[in-house]
Amino acid sequence: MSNEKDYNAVREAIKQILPQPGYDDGSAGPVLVRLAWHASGTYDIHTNTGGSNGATMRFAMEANDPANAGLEHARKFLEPIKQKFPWISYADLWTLAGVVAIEEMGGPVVPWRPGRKDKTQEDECPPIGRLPDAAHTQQHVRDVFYRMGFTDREIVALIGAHSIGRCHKDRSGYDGPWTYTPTRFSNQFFVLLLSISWSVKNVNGNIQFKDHEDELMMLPADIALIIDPKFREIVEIYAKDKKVFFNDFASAFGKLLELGVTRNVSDASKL
Ligand code: DDH
Repeated sequence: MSNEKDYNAVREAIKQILPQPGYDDGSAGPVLVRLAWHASGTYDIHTNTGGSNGATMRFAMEANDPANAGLEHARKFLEPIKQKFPWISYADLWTLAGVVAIEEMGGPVVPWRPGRKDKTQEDECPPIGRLPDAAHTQQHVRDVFYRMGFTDREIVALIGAHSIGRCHKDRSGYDGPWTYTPTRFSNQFFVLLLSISWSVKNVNGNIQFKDHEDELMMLPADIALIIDPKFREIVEIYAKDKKVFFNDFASAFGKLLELGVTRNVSDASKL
């Protein structure tokens, strides 16, 4: 049976694969965080289906959801670790990788517990279409995150993960990073949302937003956070106070990774 030391060894192995010269901005971190989020963000509180338990993105149906384009890179980065530690479930490995990546990129320590089990059948995948669509704004963002059981404050905190990483034309159709430091977890996403005068840019038919120099980008679903008065109030708090953002992000991301995860009592008592 796996013990605490084993998970620490997995954490160390994840740290080792974060530097990826030649890939994006030199780090696997952002795409690993996105894998953890997309594995979990299919949760539906009304039917208690979806979520990270099961790692069903291993199956073609979920892997080929256009929303998951590019996440094969994250799964490939992690495969050698799964081979080295075959006792860990994919569902635990993918979520733990997101947590370790956030911490290593300078973000907060996110609470994480093992105990997820991998599902074995493709027909156990959640329905396609549960993840948010970047072309839509506040109503859609609320619909998707309320379905997972999040509050407005948790929604804004979670989307602050766009302080890291970038959009890829060949994955989502959008293009560019949100911040000047895409491998550093920070509150810069909120600072820049408020401080830049964003203008519309059309990338092959996809509407996104650009700064004056056309170096940074925002999605329509990001700009919704400053258009909606209730969201905007929270953006202002996080732009001013990185500590408050880090605390809120850590608990919201920890909650995201637990959605739909059930453990039997004997497993839980060993944690
Ligand atoms: Fe996101 N995200 N995200 N996102 N996301 C993209 C990239 C990354 C939306 C759309 C996109 C969250 C919420 C939303 C990360 C983390 C999180 C891309 C670009 C799109 C599009 C993909 C590509 O081209 O490679 C939308 C819409 C929402 C929304 O909530 C309305 C949340 C909640 C998180 C989180 O982690 C908690 C990260 C990290 C990336 C960068 C990935 C990379 O490869 O770099």
